[in-house]
Amino acid sequence: MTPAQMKDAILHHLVYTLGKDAAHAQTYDWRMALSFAVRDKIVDRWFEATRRTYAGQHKRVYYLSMEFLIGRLLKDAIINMRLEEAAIDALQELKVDYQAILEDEPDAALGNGGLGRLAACFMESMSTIGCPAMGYGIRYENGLFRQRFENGRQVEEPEDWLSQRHAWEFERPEVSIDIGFGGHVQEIGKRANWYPSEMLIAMGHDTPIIGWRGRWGNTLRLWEARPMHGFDLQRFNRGDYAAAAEPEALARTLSRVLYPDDTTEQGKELRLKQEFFFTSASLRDILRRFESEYDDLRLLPKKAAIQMNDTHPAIAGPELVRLLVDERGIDFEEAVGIARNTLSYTNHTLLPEALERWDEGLMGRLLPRHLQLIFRINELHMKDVGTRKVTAVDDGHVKMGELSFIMAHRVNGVSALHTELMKSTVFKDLHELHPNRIVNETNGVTPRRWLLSCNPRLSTLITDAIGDDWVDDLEQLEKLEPHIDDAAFLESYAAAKRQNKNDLANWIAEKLEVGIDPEAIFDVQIKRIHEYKRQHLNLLETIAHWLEIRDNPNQGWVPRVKIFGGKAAPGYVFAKEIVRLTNDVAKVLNSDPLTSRYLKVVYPPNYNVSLAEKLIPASDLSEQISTAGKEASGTGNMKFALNGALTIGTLDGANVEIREHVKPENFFLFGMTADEVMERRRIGGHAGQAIAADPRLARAIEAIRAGRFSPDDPGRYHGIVDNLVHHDYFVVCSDFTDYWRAQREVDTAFAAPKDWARMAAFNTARSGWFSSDRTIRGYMADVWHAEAAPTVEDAAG
Ligand code: GLG
Repeated sequence: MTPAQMKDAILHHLVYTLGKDAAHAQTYDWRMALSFAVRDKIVDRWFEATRRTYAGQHKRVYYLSMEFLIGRLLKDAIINMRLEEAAIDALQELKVDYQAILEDEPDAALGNGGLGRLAACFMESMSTIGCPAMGYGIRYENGLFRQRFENGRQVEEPEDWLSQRHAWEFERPEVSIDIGFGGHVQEIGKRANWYPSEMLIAMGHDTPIIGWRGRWGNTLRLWEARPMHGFDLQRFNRGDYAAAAEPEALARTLSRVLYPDDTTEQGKELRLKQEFFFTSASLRDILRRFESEYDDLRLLPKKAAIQMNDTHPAIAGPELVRLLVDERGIDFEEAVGIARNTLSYTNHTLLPEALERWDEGLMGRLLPRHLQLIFRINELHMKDVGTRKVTAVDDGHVKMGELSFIMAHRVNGVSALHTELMKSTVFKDLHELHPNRIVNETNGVTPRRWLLSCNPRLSTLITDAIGDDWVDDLEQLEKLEPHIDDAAFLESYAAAKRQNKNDLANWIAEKLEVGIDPEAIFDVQIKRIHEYKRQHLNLLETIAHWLEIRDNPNQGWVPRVKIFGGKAAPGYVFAKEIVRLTNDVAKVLNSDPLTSRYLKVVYPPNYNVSLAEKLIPASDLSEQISTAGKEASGTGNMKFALNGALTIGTLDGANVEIREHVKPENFFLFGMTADEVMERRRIGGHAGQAIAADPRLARAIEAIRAGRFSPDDPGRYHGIVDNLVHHDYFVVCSDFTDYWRAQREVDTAFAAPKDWARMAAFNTARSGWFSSDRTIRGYMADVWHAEAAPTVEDAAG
């Protein structure tokens, strides 16, 4: 596409799709017009991919996920379609600011964090590889809340990304599926009829997801809940206006909000309804498509692979069995076999509080037939393996992890360490009964968004050095290794980082009105706020460091900017206190004339995908400091390493594998191992001992306790202090001393810029393995038994 053609396409959509004249068009109008122009090109590719999937009778992968944290789509689409030059030139002629258009797009926050972002990276990688696939999820009207700070405290505001038209989706009213809840069951022989008492409709909305070079496109189908019987005219005519609108409002609640917590299971009725709503709609859509092509249901596992992303879609097991038995007349045991060979399950966490369990009473009330089937599945499993030891139903609860395990032919962890811990802890007994079921698929990230698009300076440098094959095959980055010994290359590498840091410093000055020194270490911890991720360990080290600088302000300290980003779940009190403490610490440190040129703290609000794209390319140091054994994998850690930030981290999740790839000498390791953590916890008073042994730690805790960061309310952080001193389940105190040591090694290393640049470049060169293309190929081989289809030739741009 030439710039002239692009310009015509934009103007065409501006006039005929948006009904706007160029003279009066606003940023929004231009953004929509550009999006539609790009979308047209994508649609051709997308249709071609769909035609090929049908024609080749390829096995399809269905990725069921409660969350897809896709972020902005316009730049992604432009880059993958190789339309950037055409778009920039066309807009220049039209005198429209390209960057302003990109920034105008709302960030689709249909996810909480890593789990949802992983699903989004997977969608992009499946399209790049040409794996015929479809993502299924919920079209939340309100995604993850917006975070604002008020006197340092987190305030949540609704995220209303759909208040403007969403340029990327196609409404599919013809794909409307009835979903029932409640009611009663009538058994007739081996089958049953379920008569739900409440019905609503799931309507599909399709977003094409285009792969690199536009060679393949898959669909993300998100379900919207709609009332079965809309507006009640009888009531309205009687003047009862609110009641007239009630059925509609009730039905819509189902796709209204994303639950803002991914670490605690809440056992809420609405959540279970959301889970069944999207899972049932997806399965019935899948079966409908399958039956339009094949007439033997036993072929299902050969033609469809259904991935359950965490236990959120775990009801897929019993629902698929129900559809096969009750609605298709297949024998129960055979149905369980078909379902199991089609389904697989990814576990994302070992935190006991996050493993979903549903009260039997609640489950029986909402899904009476499913509860019956769960009991039968459970009995069949016990009979098959001859044990009463492991069951999916226990103590009045349905355990969704166990149910998913029993109903899946493959269960995977998301990093090597996490998978091993799964085998030895949460699924120990089930693993012994089914030793081949658990496999590992270490997470990955898409290099298109997380390097090519977010870090153009580094991307250009890489392409100049080794060509652009790395975008398809990230392990080509190893070809950078010989260049690392070349002083000119290293200088350019460091220069790219410095310019990214300058940009970020300007942005922070403008948005937060805090001046930061681009020569300082940009030390970044961005992720959800959670005790196990230990933002408070980072804060304690910050405070201890500040106090030490104050003792001796004229010693040559290495300047540092601590950057925090992340949201706390609205109901998670401790996390919210950490948020507030971070802001309070920032206030005190940033205004300290003795220390502020050496140490600053910044905490931009509303951390999301777009902010990550700004921060990561400008980072020097990546904080991956979770209590060992608690972070299943992490994916932010991979994005940082790829963009040349060095990691300070524990042996947790994928940090272990990152360290192996980038080599131990290019990674700042500290802290206890997962085994040592478990040992340490057995020692009574472990926190007190650690505090007594380290005066720096004692002094930092005392500063918080005495109210140095909350002079107006000295007791404000006594909750945090008490927790640290008396409980400290996440062994913050016991890891402090070693963390301090590693941080001082960082200072020393950073003071030698050439060596630092070498280590950073080595991180980039060795991060190729962490591409989500590699991860998807792993799933295709080990879990889905699916093959890539022959892709379309490159989009010429
Ligand atoms: C989880 C884990 C992360 C993991 C992510 C993707 O906590 O460690 O990287 O899934 O597998 N809930 C999450 O974000």
